[in-house]
Amino acid sequence: KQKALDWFKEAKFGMFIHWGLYSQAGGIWKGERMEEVNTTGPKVSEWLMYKFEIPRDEYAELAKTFNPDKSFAQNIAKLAKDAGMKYVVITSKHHDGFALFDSKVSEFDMVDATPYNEDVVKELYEACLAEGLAFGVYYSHGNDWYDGADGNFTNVKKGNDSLGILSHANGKNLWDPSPNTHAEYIAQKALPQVRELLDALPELRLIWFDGDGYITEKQAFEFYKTVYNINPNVLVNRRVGFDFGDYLDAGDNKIPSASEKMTKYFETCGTTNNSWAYKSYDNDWKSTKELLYYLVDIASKGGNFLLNIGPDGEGRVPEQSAQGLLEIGDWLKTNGDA
Ligand code: FUL
Repeated sequence: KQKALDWFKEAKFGMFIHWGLYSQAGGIWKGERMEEVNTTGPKVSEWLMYKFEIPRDEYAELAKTFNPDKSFAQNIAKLAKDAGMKYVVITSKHHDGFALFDSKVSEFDMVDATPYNEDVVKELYEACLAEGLAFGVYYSHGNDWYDGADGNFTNVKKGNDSLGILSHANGKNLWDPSPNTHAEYIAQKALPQVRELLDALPELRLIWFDGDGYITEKQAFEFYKTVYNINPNVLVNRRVGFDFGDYLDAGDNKIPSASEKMTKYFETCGTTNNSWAYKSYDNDWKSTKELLYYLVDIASKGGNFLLNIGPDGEGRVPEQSAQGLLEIGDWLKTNGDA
């Protein structure tokens, strides 16, 4: 895969997008903030369903009102371009199990379940290609609260690769699990959806897997092989599991120290506030100076910075984070080689 890595090594700076049904709630459920409930798990807003232990049918109701502005794809692609970013990675399916793309193996998707009725991943893919940006998708393969039963207990808690980062021990749906097994979910939803994405997006450049604590080594290999066989140009990140990835994502918001030995090319993904998806009351934005510091630090250590945005339910990017990105773009125009 050395050739497939060429563009990635050049890129240095990319846009991560956490966006889905949870974006409508912005971290608040029935008047309560995520911080006000006593359940376990991170307080990032894409964990809404988990944090509030929302039953699957009730959570699925959120799809009925998910009808973002039609200009979402164009706006986001333009913002990434103006920020000097070279690639875009969107949550095609996060842990809540909802697919932003047109899936034939699940009705819990953008086309079947929402009034929007269009494949918004495809729309963003086309808008990004038109701007000359490389396109990738995040896909939560291990963790699916909607269809993934109660997860797979055997591998949870084990750091299963060279970075040894522990997966969330408490990410399973124990409040209202689907009746199938986790292995059935892998065979009937996750692998088929990965194939659907690869087929629908021939110029796809990257699949950013997540939730590796819930899959076995054999399954991790199966995901890697599925991607390779359909399109060997598509890069796969570390979190596919068991060191099968083509590069190392260094952990959430984690910048390796200069002395840390990285066995493969690396990427750091980072937030602009304290949540990945839109959180209406989190105004703790990192300053442009701080973000630029991270970008330069990461690039000087020979890695990529995948900087996140969390658009709201309408698809609008919070003003402060958009502003920060544009200021980075201006800085890059004068000081970078963009
Ligand atoms: C984590 C996920 O659990 C978070 O929600 C987020 O997507 C982050 C980038 O990866 O493992």
